[in-house]
Amino acid sequence: MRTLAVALASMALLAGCGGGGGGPSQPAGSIKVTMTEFKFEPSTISVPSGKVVFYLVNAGTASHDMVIRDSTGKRLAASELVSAGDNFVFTVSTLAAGTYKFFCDQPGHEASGMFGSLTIT
Ligand SMILES: [Cu+2]
Repeated sequence: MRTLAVALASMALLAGCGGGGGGPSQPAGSIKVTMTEFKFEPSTISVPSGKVVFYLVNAGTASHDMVIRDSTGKRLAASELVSAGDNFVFTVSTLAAGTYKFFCDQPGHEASGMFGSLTIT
């Protein structure tokens, strides 16, 4: 699945041009995830096991975050709350191979469609 991860990273780099906004710039090898009302883009992510670095970009007008949970609903990791126009580097190194869900835990956001699927291979 490494090819897909590289493709995602390349897309993220392309999409990153003309950004602006606050916070850190995108770390090499990270997966850019753009958050708006109310979705994550991309909403389907597949990466090899090991350390996963998400580069969260809030391109919306409300604060958002990213929480990862397993199929039983247990929360495994959560980013900080990212203000509108801000960025955050969210590193997760504890996920075993499997399928997870990520979502924004701000009130009503997940119900409005702000969630996605993360596959660790
Ligand atoms: Cu949100």
